Amino acid sequence: MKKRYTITSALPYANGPIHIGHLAGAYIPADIYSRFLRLSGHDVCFVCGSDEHGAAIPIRAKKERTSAQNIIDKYHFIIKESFIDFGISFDNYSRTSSEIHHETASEFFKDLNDKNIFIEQESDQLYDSTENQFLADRFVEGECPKCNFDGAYGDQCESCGSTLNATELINPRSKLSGNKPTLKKTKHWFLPLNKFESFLKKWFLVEKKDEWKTNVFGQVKSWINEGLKPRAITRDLDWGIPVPIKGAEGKVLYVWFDAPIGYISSTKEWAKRKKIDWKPYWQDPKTELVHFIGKDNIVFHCIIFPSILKASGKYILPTNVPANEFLNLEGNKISTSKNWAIWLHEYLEDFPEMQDSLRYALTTNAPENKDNDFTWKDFQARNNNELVAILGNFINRVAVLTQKYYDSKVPSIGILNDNEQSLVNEVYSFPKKIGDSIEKFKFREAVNTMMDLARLGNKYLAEEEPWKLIKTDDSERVKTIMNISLQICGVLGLVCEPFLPNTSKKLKAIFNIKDTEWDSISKESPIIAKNIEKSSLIFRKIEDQEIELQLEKLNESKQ
Ligand code: B3M
Ligand code: ZN
Repeated sequence: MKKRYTITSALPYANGPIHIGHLAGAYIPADIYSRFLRLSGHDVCFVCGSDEHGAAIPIRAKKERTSAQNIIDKYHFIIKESFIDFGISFDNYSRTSSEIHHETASEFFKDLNDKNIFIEQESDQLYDSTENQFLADRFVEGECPKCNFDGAYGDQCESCGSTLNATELINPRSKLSGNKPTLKKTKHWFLPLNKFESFLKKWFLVEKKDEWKTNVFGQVKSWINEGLKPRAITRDLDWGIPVPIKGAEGKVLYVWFDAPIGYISSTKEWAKRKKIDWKPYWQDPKTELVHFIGKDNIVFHCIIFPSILKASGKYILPTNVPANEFLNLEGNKISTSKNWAIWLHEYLEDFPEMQDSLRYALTTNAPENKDNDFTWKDFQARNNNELVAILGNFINRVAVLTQKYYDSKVPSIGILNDNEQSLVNEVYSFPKKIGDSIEKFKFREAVNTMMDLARLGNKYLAEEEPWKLIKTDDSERVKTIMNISLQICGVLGLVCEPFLPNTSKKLKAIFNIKDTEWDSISKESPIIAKNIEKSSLIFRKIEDQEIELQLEKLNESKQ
């Protein structure tokens, strides 16, 4: 049955370029999922955008001695470009500084305020008296009360993933002056999460218990069981969306209130362009809503945003939130401040046109269930031993032999022996197997299965040795062998698309593969045309020297 899907990837902060950790965590998996669903004929809206509010932006502006506006204008486009370069197939990539988003988030706030959902309350907040500023979120750092990591932000600890209130930090210090903050009274609007506890328990912990990934379920369960507290959703900041009601002058919405609503604004922008109604994508209970994020965003997507959606009364709740763990780099945590990262735009300068190699390495090594390590050596091995030696080798052999023996015409199939009959059946069982893994968010398993199909092709050629038979009386057999091999190339060209979109494009061009809906890829409907085109190598080997250079570059740039 065809369904409607709204798929989101975490909105990256427009305070810097993006690196491989971002790509592996929230973007490649979402892209594989979206591409697969589109290829399966579903109605898909895959959205994202730059997160341009919150303390992260003015902090970066201060560091670069420029304005917050300049920062978002600079990084929004760099980030957007990287996503295009790596084939992340968003239907819309928006930004939270857009008018449509300001409007949507303000409406949301006003609606919930009218419904008396919020608590309006004066409380003591951290204040930097030398800078005359309240220290919201990333403006303050200190020791996490949960895991004792000394570098937790005022709203969140990136080490253990807990969401925090700034006043809970142990030994807080201002990021502006380094001083110890004082306390000062100020009024804020709070979302009483405690009132959503029974809803969350029923929905998250009971009804959908078996659907969440274990890492997601575990984190949310312990969070709910610790007892939920009201959370301020406004801030004393001069950067953000003004709180749209009287008596809130000078205050803005908390970035984690407005950012998830950015998914909705982005959908609106897309729908407007397509001249269709956005509402079914967020309000029709038959729509599947899936949020792809990293583990540090779990609480926001599984507790806070669902509570906001629930309170509005009109919106659907997420079907799933397949959060990933973290990707480390050469044994250390990826860190922007320490410049321990592989930046996407820099990767492309050194490995032009090799987007699929990185996509492949990040998918086979995705931090699906536990933190994982990216190493340049492993990247080289994945590229050379798998993409080049297995997939590329098979494709190339089939293309070259077809040119050589049959002048690029696809030979007709003869009588299949028992072996070949089961081989053909097996080949056409791959799309279903791969699809099943993707539907379960098991992208590593899916991409490995795809590679198994190429392995199967290589094994078949190695066993049949058409290059020997062609010189013998058995040359008729070669036609069958090549026809089956070409069919395998056809299936590969189609099923590699979610993982390796550029490669798929090339394969489709070489073998004249007919676009076929995922479920309809079968031996009954031919997927390759009568002749093939001249091919060129689709992958290239990466030399040791290139890897050494990258390691040097990484270690030299470390701060
Ligand atoms: N910008 C946090 C982050 O990049 C945040 C995600 C928002 S998703 C609505 O980790
Ligand atoms: Zn912590």
